Amino acid sequence: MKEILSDYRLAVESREASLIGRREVFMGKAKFGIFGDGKEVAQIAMAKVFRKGDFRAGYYRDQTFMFAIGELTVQQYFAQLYAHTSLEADPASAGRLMNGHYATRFLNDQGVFVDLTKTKNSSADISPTAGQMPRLLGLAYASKLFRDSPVLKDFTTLSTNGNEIAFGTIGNASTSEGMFFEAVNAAGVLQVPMLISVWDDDYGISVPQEYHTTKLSISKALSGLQRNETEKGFEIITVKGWDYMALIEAYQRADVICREEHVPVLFHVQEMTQPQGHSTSGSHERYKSKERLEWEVENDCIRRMRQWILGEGMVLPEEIDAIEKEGKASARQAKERAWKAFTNDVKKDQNKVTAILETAIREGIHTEEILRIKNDLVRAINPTRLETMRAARKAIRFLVTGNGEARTRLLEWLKEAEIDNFDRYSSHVYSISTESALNVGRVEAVYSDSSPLIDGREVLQACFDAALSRDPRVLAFGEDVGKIGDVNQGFAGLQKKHGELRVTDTGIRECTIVGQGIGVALRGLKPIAEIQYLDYLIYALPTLSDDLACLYYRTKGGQKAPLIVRTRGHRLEGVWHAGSQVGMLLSSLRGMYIISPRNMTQAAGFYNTMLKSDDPSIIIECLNGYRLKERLPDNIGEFTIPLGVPDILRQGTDVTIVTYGSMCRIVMEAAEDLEQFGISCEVIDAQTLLPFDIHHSILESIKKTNRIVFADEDVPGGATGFMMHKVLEEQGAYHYLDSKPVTVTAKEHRPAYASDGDYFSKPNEEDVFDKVYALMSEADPLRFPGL
Ligand SMILES: Cc1ncc(C[n+]2csc(CCOP(=O)(O)OP(=O)(O)O)c2C)c(N)n1
Ligand SMILES: [Mg+2]
Repeated sequence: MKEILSDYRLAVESREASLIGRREVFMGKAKFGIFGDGKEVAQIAMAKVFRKGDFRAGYYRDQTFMFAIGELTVQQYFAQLYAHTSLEADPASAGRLMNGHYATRFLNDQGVFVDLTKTKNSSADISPTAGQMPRLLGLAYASKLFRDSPVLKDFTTLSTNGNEIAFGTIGNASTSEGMFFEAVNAAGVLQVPMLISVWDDDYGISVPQEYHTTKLSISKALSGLQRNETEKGFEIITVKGWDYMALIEAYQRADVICREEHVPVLFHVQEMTQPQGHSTSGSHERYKSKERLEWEVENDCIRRMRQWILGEGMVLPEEIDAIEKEGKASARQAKERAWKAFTNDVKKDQNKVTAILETAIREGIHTEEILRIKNDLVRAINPTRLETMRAARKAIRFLVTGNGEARTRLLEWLKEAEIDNFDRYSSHVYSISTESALNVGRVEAVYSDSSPLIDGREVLQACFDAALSRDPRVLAFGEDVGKIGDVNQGFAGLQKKHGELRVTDTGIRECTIVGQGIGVALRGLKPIAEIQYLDYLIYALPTLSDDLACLYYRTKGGQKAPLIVRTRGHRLEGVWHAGSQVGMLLSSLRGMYIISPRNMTQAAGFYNTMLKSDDPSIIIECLNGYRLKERLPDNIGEFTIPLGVPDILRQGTDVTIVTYGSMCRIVMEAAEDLEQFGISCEVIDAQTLLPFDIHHSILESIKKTNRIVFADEDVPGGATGFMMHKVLEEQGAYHYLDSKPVTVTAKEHRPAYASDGDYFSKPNEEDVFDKVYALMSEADPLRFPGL
């Protein structure tokens, strides 16, 4: 009984936090709020079976669960609501995410995994509905690997024999998303311990169930997944969200099935409510009927739990009132502590700048303007950092002529604030641990007389074989990767050698292949997830962009997923097998490294580099390079290539041409032809687009040639636009240009089919020649008359 009452108290406290939270937003103390009211009781029941070592991938309604497992305090909950940019105050996101985005810290201060079997782990939430599902699949899949893969037995700080459940939560309406269906199907196929709870409150914001779900019920709609004596599948459980005892019993049942048998469970919690409506952006009276609103009051899970406790005669009404009072007071106090900590933090800078402005006023420079700026600053009701920063930046404009103490101190403050605000808002895009990919230096490829000349794909195969032999944490999966060793045979024979769990076929499901990789990497393994063609990466792009690329950033270094996405692109055939959408990747995947090697030896070097690092990456192999002959380095498993260091493929003096990937060969051919006409080209392979030429070697080349051409297979203004920004603006190469910068790209449309389609859609050797020649002709028409 004590436990029941303590659960009740927690439910009340959590509810109170939701109610207060909403008020805080309406008082202007926070920007936006979304709360877990109406879902408390089920979450407390789920928390009872959630053990150390388990993982959660959920969504914004899960505050009560996070309180119940002891991984979130009410004070931290409010700190996130206020956007308190301190890791201590908000360990999930350091104020970077809106409220309701939960995460625990998987890494210590050095960026190294803690003992994940001794902590209750929540992977970091994202807002896009169902976006947690691909990652959830991976978290569950890791348990299967740890249980079934003999080479992983010694990794006892990552798993206890795969006994860990991956708990998912999702709203009823979000089960309409493709990601949900894809992940659920894959979990049924893989038979992994994924326990997915659907919090069903009959609505998705204003839209009722009949618009979302066939048969008005996700468990009914998915009933064909139910396992039986002869077929594997899911266990499907339904239970009411207000029924405390039934929930506890059902979760215990689900726990055993999932944890022991590794059978996925769909746990459908029905008849939930949303007492305050969806979020602070609007009221639910606009779209719920009077009857529905009344029903929600009647069936509120806390109200019904109270009735049940009293009905069972556990305590007297006064006693339960006292418990409620205590729970509410506790929430209020936590809110007050959080607000005080937050405002104290912000006010420190406000006070500093105010004092400096007062000094400026005493110094008598632009007194009137500075006074106005100061008054605006001190009058701000709910202070934010931007007000202080704005005041300082506006004030410095008026102090430029002075040389007094105020100016010196304000400049100093601005400098410090820039560093602090970088840390608050812009740090941790890429790994800053010792395993950062940028710390992996160069180990030269070694060749001897006996180094064989073989197909490019065999170079990769040797690299992957060495990686799998070297590190038990390495594994690869994707469509056709297992039995045949991928469509280009980079993994040929390696499943046979290393086993089915290390080189593995998957269904056709790009989004959850990536999710599988994310989850597995979050749990300490080193997956290579293959997307068969770069063109099909678009199916996985939401998960790459919303989840993987920003994982490290949104947890401010609390979680990492060093996943390598292996894919192939650039030239081959037609609209969907020749993609080179590098600009799209550059725009959406900051936080990942994007590597575009020109041949398979370079690719192998980059795989070796990334396997040593804890950053996520995409490696785009050249589709047309698998059958080209390359020499196999003697140290195929060891040589590494540093990121962000271009290769100069050809020295020249008239014009610098920067390119990457399959275009390297075409540009080299053009450079040879241009040489015959007296034009000397310096050809540079950028090799990696993120990071891009970190030592500014392209600038050095331009200082010599004074002309620049960027060439690739992306659309006009795609990755060539990015490179131009990097070189002209960031590196400052515009100082040294004698001609306009030029790009050679594909046409604006996708490439047409067959050799002619390729020739007329993608940039070809003649295109490169003509553009470079025209550039030289413009500069020196006498030497290079127009063609
Ligand atoms: C991909 C995506 N589309 C739309 C939204 C906007 N949105 C946020 S919550 C929500 C409704 C979700 O309803 P449900 O899954 O039932 O969860 P509930 O809020 O009811 O618990 C929508 C449409 C979003 N966050 N992500
Ligand atoms: Mg809903």
